[in-house]
Amino acid sequence: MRSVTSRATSYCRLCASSCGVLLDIEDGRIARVLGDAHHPISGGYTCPKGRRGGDLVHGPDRLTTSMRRTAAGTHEPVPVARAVTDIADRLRAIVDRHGPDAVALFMGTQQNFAALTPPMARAWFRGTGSHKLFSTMTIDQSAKWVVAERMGTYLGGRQRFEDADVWLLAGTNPVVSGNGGDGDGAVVQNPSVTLRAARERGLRLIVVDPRRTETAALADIHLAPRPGTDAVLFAGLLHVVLTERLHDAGFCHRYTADLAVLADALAGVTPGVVQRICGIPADRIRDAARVFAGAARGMATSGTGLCMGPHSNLAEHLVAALNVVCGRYLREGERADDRAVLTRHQPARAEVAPATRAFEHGFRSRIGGVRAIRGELPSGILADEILEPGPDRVRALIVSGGNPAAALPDRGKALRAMRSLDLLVCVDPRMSDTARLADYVIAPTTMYERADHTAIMEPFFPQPFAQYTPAVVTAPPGVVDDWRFFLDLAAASGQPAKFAGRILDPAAPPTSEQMLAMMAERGRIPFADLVGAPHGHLAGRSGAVVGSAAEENAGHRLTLMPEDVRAELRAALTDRAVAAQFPLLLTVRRIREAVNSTGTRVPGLVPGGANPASLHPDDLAAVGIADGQTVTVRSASGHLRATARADATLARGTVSMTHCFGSVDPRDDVGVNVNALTGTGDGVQSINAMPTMTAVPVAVEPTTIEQDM
Ligand SMILES: Nc1nc2c(c(=O)[nH]1)N[C@H]1C(S)=C(S)[C@@H](COP(=O)(O)OP(=O)(O)OC[C@H]3O[C@@H](n4cnc5c(=O)[nH]c(N)nc54)[C@H](O)[C@@H]3O)O[C@H]1N2
Ligand SMILES: Nc1nc2c(c(=O)[nH]1)N[C@H]1C(S)=C(S)[C@@H](COP(=O)(O)OP(=O)(O)OC[C@H]3O[C@@H](n4cnc5c(=O)[nH]c(N)nc54)[C@H](O)[C@@H]3O)O[C@H]1N2
Ligand code: SF4
Ligand SMILES: [Mo]
Repeated sequence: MRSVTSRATSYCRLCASSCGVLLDIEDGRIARVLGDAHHPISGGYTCPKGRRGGDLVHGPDRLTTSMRRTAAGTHEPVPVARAVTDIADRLRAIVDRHGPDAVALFMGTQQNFAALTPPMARAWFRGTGSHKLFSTMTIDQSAKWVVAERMGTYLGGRQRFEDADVWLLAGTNPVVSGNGGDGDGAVVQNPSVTLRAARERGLRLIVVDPRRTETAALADIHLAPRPGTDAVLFAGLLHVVLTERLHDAGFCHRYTADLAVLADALAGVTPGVVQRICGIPADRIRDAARVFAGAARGMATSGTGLCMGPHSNLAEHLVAALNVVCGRYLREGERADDRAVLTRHQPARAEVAPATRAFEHGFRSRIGGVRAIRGELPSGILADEILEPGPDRVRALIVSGGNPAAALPDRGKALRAMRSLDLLVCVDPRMSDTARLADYVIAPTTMYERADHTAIMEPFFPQPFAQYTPAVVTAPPGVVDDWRFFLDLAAASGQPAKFAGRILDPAAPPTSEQMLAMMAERGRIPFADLVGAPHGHLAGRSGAVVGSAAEENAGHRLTLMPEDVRAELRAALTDRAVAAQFPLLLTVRRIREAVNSTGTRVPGLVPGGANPASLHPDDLAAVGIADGQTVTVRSASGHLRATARADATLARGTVSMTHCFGSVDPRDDVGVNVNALTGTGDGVQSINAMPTMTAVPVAVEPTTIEQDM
């Protein structure tokens, strides 16, 4: 029989890059994924996992029906409608007995790539009345929230990558991750081409990373600090900027409250002190500070290497302070950074929203008295919220597009927590670790089976852009759109579900297309125009930064060095955490072939299929370990076994691994999970309870035969 081939235009929804793709469809299946050369943002770029998008949709491990756990502990198919009513019944019983705070929602990375899922998951959650909301935001970037709460925010917008003459990337490797910072759209799409083009027009690139990453290889200046010492490094860069008077005095005078306090707190953090703590020569620190501050435009942005390390809140605070002190923000009259296309336009104002320290007032958890921040409890306490006795202990957990069993610190505790729940529901297209432990697994549509648009992703685009895609292949009959599961669950629980300002009628639910149109109705292009632009829609630039909205706002100032930040700086400067038994520092990094756990089980995708422990060849030689040998990596919190890999891009004294590998099923040969080495009590930050998840002290030794048995 001849196969029917057609070509569809869509975009990939595995990461924020949202690359435009062309799909060859044969007999209803995606046979090939190609980059869309006509895509105005990604320009034909795709990555190895994006090109395997067909395997993620049609692979043998794809769930085509929802599952329920049997008394024997195995999983059996269940119709989704039945699963929804069962789940609603069990939730009701839990709430009747223990109150709404016994129910929690965990929102994972992949829910963000389906525009309709986050608002509907939240709509269901709001109806429960629970305070127990968790997401990966408090795993990978809550330090940035803490900065905004303690420093305040300048509302005029940040300088852009496109016209910058310097850029500093710290603890982020956008050539691999497509990240590059916190949603500033700097180097998210087609990252190595974007960086090379910027270098060609004269941009100077500074990279701070203990590994000579794919991004660092393109840099003018690469600083490789001892992992976990970034806060001190940024204090030192600021020290140089302020003592050499390279700062933007006008911006500081107009928008900051306490520049003198900052300068005073940094007075002792000389390049010599930084050299001793970070292991970077003092003159290189001075050079980097002069190059950054001496340029006219461009920001310092930071990723997981800072946000997940020790002193993460302080490190992020000082990165932000460097940008403020150098005035790297858009001023009144400058063209505004207007990337809202489908979402509501907010005027950019040259004024400050002052620090509100909202984290001092949010819902208080019984775990360590930790408070909610931006309506979420920190994921670092999720396992304890489930395990520690208490009247409002979490007994039911709904997981949306996430895999907390693999992602949370302290793997053993995370698994114990998942196993001890009265009800665990996981919405996931495959049997992830979390799904394997779940009472119900709801099988959702996958990316090319659902209509979608880029409303949530627009801050990541380098210019105002939006794209719509229809569903381009038909979903298996047993699956349901993520948003529809949450709407049906709300209905079965007798809760109203509000979406885009209206209460939805579950008896006559809108289509996905109608929902997408409602979501975009406050945007600046008509939905029909979006639908009519298969390669996406460049919305054009518009508007300028305007002045203060009100007289009294003009007096608002940013706080650069509040007392608690100053105390954290003192602690970072005196931190001598090196324990003789753990002489190396484990750093965590992402790989091209997987997005967190997605991709780790696609056959042949990850080279070697595992998660090796990479060390500098000289470090391996020093302990007599050969490349390819099995080693045991130990930390204060646990140990794991991995294959040693010699990697000369690493700084001496560091070990590098990737997160979200491994399986609860010992028959799976998919590498090890790095969170066997992290602990929920290690280096915990005040405010957001963020434990150390990179720059973890470890030892590496050859695995002996007894250990292997
Ligand atoms: N020690 C250490 N630990 C880390 C990190 C680290 O650097 N160090 N990194 C951390 C980071 S940054 C993060 S974000 C977390 C990752 O934390 P999570 O976001 O919880 O993990 P993912 O593996 O991304 O989970 C996504 C799940 O969604 C599923 N999925 C894919 N497509 C769909 C879909 O269309 N619908 C639904 N419903 N599900 C879908 C996938 O199968 C997968 O199981 O891990 C963290 N863990
Ligand atoms: N291909 C791919 N892309 C992804 C993901 C993925 O898993 N794979 N995950 C997505 C997610 S959820 C996130 S949050 C983003 C993250 O995006 P990024 O933050 O860019 O993640 P990485 O590429 O791991 O870059 C982190 C860098 O920090 C360095 N590092 C580790 N410890 C330290 C330290 O103590 N100090 C400094 N200065 N650097 C350190 C590591 O060597 C690594 O190069 O990526 C997203 N994109
Ligand atoms: S996974 Fe790869 S192809 Fe897909 S959006 Fe991200 S970078 Fe692009
Ligand atoms: Mo993340």
